[in-house]
Amino acid sequence: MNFKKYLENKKNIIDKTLDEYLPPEDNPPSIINKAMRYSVFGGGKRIRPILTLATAELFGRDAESVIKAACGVELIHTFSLIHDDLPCIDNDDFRRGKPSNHKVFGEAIALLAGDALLVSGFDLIIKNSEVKEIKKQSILKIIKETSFYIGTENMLGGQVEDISVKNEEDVTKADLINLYMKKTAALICLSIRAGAILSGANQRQLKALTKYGENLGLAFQIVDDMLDIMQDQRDAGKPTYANKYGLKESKSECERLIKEAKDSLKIFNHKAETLRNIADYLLTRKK
Ligand code: GRG
Repeated sequence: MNFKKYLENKKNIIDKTLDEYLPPEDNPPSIINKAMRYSVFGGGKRIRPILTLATAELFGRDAESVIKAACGVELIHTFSLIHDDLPCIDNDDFRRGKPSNHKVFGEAIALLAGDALLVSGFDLIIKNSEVKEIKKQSILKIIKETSFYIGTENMLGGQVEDISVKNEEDVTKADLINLYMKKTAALICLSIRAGAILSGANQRQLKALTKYGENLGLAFQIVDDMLDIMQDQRDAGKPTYANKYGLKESKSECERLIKEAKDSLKIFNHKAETLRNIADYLLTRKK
């Protein structure tokens, strides 16, 4: 199967699982179910759950055996986007070219839809324990990792730093990298580690995959900043890597990070081909 087909195929499995899991729109209270579905099926690339599935496959596991945990992380990602767009945080009217959740459903419902998706994310991860070959202990470990990677030391803390930074001049390169590691790379690491832990990875393998996730996550956020500039959606007031260092330097930094990410997969030889393809794809993506 070529890589484009691989992504499409995985996206379909993810969409189907999410659709089966989420309550139908007309289930009461209908408004919250509509709001959750609006953002979950709003055109996301599904890169985080795809990473979970590809990591499990690296260990010879079937994608189906980790699909619920993979989709749980996607629900948590969707929650973070809805809250990120709220007027009290980034105040963005659009997400993926469509009106953001609060623009359609109002702030109160958007806030609650985000909360509901966070809770549902944990619930769906726990539901992965129903798969026969999955050890219950590994689900407990992932629940603990999820709380860590989205908590105040990581995603949430990164978001706090993001909204606290006022002046581009006050931010050093190290500050930005530290912020991106928390705000973006943490959830990407979680997706990869979840696939690895559920597949029984050892410490050496987990370490290599975490390094891959960190470098991939950093490159992913810098590409995101570059796309904002290239697609004229730049927030001039916001200190980002691409705003501060320009497109040329950002591009070469991303190439370096992607090379490092792929280098850390050496111990898996040809078995990590899909993870290498994902790294190359993230470097050249257009959305
Ligand atoms: C309470 C745990 C908690 C978090 C709330 C709002 C928030 C704190 C964190 C948001 C962090 C955030 C939005 C980071 C940006 C990461 C990023 C590059 C998102 C875009 O990801 P894509 O391109 O999105 O994968 P798609 O549209 O493909 O789903």
